[in-house]
Amino acid sequence: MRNPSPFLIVFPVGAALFSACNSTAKSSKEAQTNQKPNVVYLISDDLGIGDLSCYGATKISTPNLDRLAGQGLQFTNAYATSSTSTPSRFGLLTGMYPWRQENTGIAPGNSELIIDTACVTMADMFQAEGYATAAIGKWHLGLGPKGGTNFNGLIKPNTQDIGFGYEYIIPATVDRVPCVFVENGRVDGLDPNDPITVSYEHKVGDWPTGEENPELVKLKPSQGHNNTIINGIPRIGWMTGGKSALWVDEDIADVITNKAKDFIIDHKDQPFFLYMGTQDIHVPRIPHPRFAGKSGLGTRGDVILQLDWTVGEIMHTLDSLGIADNTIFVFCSDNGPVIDDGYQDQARELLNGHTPMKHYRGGKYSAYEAGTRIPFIVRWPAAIQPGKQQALFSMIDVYASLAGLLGHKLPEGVAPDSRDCLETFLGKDTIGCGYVVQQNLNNTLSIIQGDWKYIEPSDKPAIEFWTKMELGNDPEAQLYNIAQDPSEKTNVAEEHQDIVKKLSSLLTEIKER
Ligand code: NG6
Ligand code: CA
Repeated sequence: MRNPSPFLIVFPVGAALFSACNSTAKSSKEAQTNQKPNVVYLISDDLGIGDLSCYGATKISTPNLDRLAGQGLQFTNAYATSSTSTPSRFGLLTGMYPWRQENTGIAPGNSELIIDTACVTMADMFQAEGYATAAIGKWHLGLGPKGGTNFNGLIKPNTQDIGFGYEYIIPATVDRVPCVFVENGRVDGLDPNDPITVSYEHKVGDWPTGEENPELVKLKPSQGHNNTIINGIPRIGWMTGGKSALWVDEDIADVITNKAKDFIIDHKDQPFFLYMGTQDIHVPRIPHPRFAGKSGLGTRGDVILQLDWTVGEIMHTLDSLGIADNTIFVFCSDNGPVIDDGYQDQARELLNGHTPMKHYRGGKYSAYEAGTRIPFIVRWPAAIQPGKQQALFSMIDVYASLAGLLGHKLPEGVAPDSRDCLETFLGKDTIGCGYVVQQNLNNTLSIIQGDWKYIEPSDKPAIEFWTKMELGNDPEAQLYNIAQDPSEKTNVAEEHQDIVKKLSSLLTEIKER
């Protein structure tokens, strides 16, 4: 049974504290008084818990995110469901563990839409509550029907078939073709006389590839990434056509930030849900010239500054419209950090003592802590007391918690794995969500409860082939006391067989639900 929400009827608004600086701000503010809160959910890509100054980074400064954290609730024990992007985002938007469904691994750029249109997503829930909804930026959950996306003409189904009224998206990742934006089911700027062909199996067309023409690339691959060269960068997958629609890598942050701002401005007088995925800080890390060289940590650091700028722009937009108080602003990452993820961008050489993983073991792809332990910040000036939240929390629980906030009853079977942890989400309690389940690249599951973390036995490789990341796979069960041993140095499964038994049974029970 879901807990009844204390916010069912009246939404608190900090009206008295607000001083509007222009007439637009005043009228929007009035329109928003006593209205359901807006929700901005900004999910960054591959950002580590050690990458932000509010989480202790000293070699880089992220003032806007620090301000967001200072005005909101900063989680120190929050997790993504998965250590890669596609499953992590799938879990967030559906409230179902991605490992319950096949085809939720890292999606190619021409994957079908992997969320069933019959699924009631978090965006559907907001729409049913009268919200204007949008998906802007990195998507990576596929588009179109089974058999591969046709990027010419209207792509159906798209995000508008799963609850988003407006979409302006990067279909997959910035290192995957096609390198174009899709707006409401159509490739933005496509010339119909120059149709797009995409393949993840073989070369299409005659555009140069990294493999055949390495002399043409401006950013060399370190792993994979040697197919079609777009803007001097060799990508994963082959494409041809759509020349007029190709994005400019340096401008992506500006483009999606402007689209997000426009959506907020257009919907300032009604409740809205904006789901925004930044391409930062995924590879290829291509900062706009105004950020290039500014971090002193190479391009990986520069795109952290670019991400911080994006967050600042969204915050300023909310402030200037006078709607920041009534807006729940969630910021997080989709999975843990990685230093070299496929391009020779000198990320490792230029770290200069910076620690994206902090003291946690593993990173992106891994079952160890740095794989899924993420920065997670929730700001809602009208109802959240600023502070730190140390309770255990998982992104899987965002959906039911927000439904609980709105008093929206989720029918049986909808968001089946999402729990209403609203009180923890808002910092009203420190109880947390009891346990969290995480998934690594190979679908090896782990579960954390209290001080203990159990990783199920797995015959999959111990090390990820390309990045050499420790995956956390081991044929033996692993148990760590993450309160005493947060770096997971000592497997104590032998000494605590009772705890292994308890956690493995709980995990089995969750799997069989
Ligand atoms: C891997 C890519 C990596 C990245 C990842 C997906 C290679 C060698 N590596 O297969 O660069 O694209 O997929 O990242 O191709 S994610 O954050 O979107 O899950
Ligand atoms: Ca990612």
